[in-house]
Formats: sequence, structure tokens, C-alpha cells
Amino acid sequence: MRILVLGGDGYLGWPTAMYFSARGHDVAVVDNYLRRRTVLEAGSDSLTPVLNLHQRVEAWRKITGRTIEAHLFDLCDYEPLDALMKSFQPDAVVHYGQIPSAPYSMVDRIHATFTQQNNIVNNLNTIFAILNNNPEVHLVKLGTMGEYGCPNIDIEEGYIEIEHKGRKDTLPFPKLPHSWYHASKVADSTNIHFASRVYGLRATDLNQGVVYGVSTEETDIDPALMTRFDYDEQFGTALNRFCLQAVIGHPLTVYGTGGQTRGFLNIRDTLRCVELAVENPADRGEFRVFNQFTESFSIRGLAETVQKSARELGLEVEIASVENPRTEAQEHYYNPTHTKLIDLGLKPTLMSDDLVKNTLQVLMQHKDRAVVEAIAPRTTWS
Ligand code: USQ
Repeated sequence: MRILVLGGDGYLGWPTAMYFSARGHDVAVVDNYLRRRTVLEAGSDSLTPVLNLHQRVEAWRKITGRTIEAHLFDLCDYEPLDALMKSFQPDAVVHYGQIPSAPYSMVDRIHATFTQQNNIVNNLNTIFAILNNNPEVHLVKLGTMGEYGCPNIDIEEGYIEIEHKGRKDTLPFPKLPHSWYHASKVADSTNIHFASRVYGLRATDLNQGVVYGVSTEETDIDPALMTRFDYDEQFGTALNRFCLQAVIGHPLTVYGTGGQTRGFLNIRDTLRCVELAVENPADRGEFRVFNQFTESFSIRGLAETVQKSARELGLEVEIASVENPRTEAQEHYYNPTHTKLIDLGLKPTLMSDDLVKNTLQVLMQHKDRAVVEAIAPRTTWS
């Protein structure tokens, strides 16, 4: 297949591009280095040293003999995206090319509006680039479990059957986003759903949980192919942050009681989930939603897992209780359904001490690059 990966320089985008290329697909990627720039602006950097996009695709070509097309432009500019859709003619567009950070979006009005403007406009451009060029193209869009929030009922996969005043319908599951960022993803879902109903777009929304891990089959081939690893207060996510903190002897930053529960998945499973979505496209006019995570954990439970694995490697790690910078439920019900990807063939890579130890060992090789000042939470929801 011909697969266009938007956000192909990122934590997930680059491993996804290599994953599809390694399996014989023709791959093109687009990025504008926004992630690199925003992390640098916040005073941090990827823990793993990463080459620029052109160097990466060149390294991939030299090592594997396979070609990945690389394009640098902003997806908020429609013309280059339209031109690429015409020249590359993808069968599927995998859209990761968005600002992914809740804290970043909560800094102030400027960050909130920039996050929503960037994400919502580039998603609309992607929808129109598909519809204007070839409506057969399947849009595989990275959404988030954080669109649903933490309601006091089971979370369904995208839709819920409701009986109200004697009438029944199947409607989008209610949304209670955790941040301006998560709200941008809710807007994207609404817009994609609209485009599928009105213009016949075929689309899959992957409502992903929190991803962890640093290594995939392809990133492990050569250091030149590594993916980025963020651990700062804005772009680092919980488990990845805890692993880096354990490696440098920083107390694990559990926010509040740590009773917050989320869905998690290993980075390798992200790639497999996207592959399953691409290989089994939605129908014309269908807006599918998959809840993309494999296991649920409380944040405190995760910190304890990291502490135990670190101890087995001879690292003594403390768990801190940091005042929660976010406005969020700290003890709550959480039971989301996640069967659709399993039904398509996903075999989950479950969390284990060995998996955490493996991540800790990779991070140890780069621990001298850690910027300690970037770890403590500075962005608050108040
Ligand atoms: N947390 C801590 N300590 C930390 C970092 C986070 O206790 O050092 C807590 C947060 O308060 C929150 C939970 O861990 O309750 C998850 O926070 P996170 O930063 O790992 O994840 P989140 O902000 O929800 O966002 C991340 C990705 C985002 C994706 C989302 C999936 O950045 O792109 O959409 O995970 S989900 O969480 O399912 O919405």
C-alpha cells in the first residue's frame, strides 16, 4: 500500500514510517519540526539523540535499502498538502501531526488557541485534501482516550446506544476532555464524523491511551534510527517520565494521590494497531472509533512498578507526592471497552518488570543528556 504519515518525525510517527516501510509499503512522511521546536523552547530536548528527518531517511536507505519520502511543511498550509496528495497518491493517510500535550495547551491563552488552531485546522486540511483528491483514501487519525474523560459509567468504543423518553439511537459517546488539547481532539472527531456522514469520508479514529517505551523492532536496528524520548513536564507522559526519573535518581513525580487511572499501551502496540486499522479500512461514509490501549493502571501503581524494576537494577528510587498541578479526578471509576483492535488480531505487549527494565537500560545509556530542571511540573490548570 501507499501510506502517507503526517507527523512522521515524531515519537510515534518515525517508528510508524519505518514499520510500514520495513513491511514493503511505500511510505512518505510530512513534518514541520513543531515538536522539536516546542520542546527546545520549553528548555528541554529529546533524551535520545535523534538525527534530522532527512538524515533519518538517508540512514534508513543505507541500512535497509528502502526509501521513505520526506517532506517538510506545515499541515496548516493547504497547498503543499494538496500537491503531495496528488503526487504521492496514498491509499491511507495516518495523521499523527498534531500538538499532543495537555500541559502545553494549558500554559495560557496563546498556547490554548495555538493548540486548537493548529490541530483543528490541520485536521480539516487533511480531510479536504483527501476529499478533493481521492475520497477512497482511508484517514487513520490519532485521537485520544482523554476525549472521554472519566465518566462514572463504562466508556464504550466511540458510540453508545441510548434510550431516551421512549426512543432509541446510537450516538457518539459523551465527551469530557481533560484539557484544551484533549478538547481539540474532540473537535477533530466531530469534524471527521461530519465529513463521513456528509461527504462519504472513510475514517478511523484511534482513541489512544498513554504510550510508553522507547524501542521498536526498527529503532533497535541502529542508533541512527532511534525515536525521540520526551520526559519534560509538558511533553513527557507519565510512565516515560517515571522511567527517566528512576534512571537519574529523581523522586517519581506522582501528582496528588496518584489514584488517577488511565489506559496504557506499549509503543510497539501503537504500530501494530495502526497497521491493523490500515489493513482493514473503514467503509465509505463510515467513522469507526477504536479505543487503543491494552491495560489500565493507576498512576501510583505505575510508580510502584517502576520503583520495583529499578530496584532490581540496583537503583533506589523514591516516590514523591507532588501537589497535583491539574484539575482532574484523583479517585474515580474507569472501565473503558477496548475489544475492536483485539478482534482484528492485536496481541497485546503487556507491561512486565522485564519491559520496564529494558526501557530503564536504554535510558541509562543517555542519562547524561537529561535536563533535570525540565522535570518538575510548572504548568497548572488553575
Ligand atoms: N501524571 C503524574 N505525574 C507525572 C505526569 C503525569 O501523576 O509526572 C498524571 C497526570 O496528572 C494524569 C496522568 O498522569 O492524571 C496522565 O498524564 P500524562 O501526562 O501521562 O498524559 P496526558 O496528559 O493524559 O496525555 C498523554 C499524551 C496525549 C494523549 C494522552 C492519552 O500526551 O497525547 O492523548 O496521554 S490519555 O491520557 O488516555 O488521554
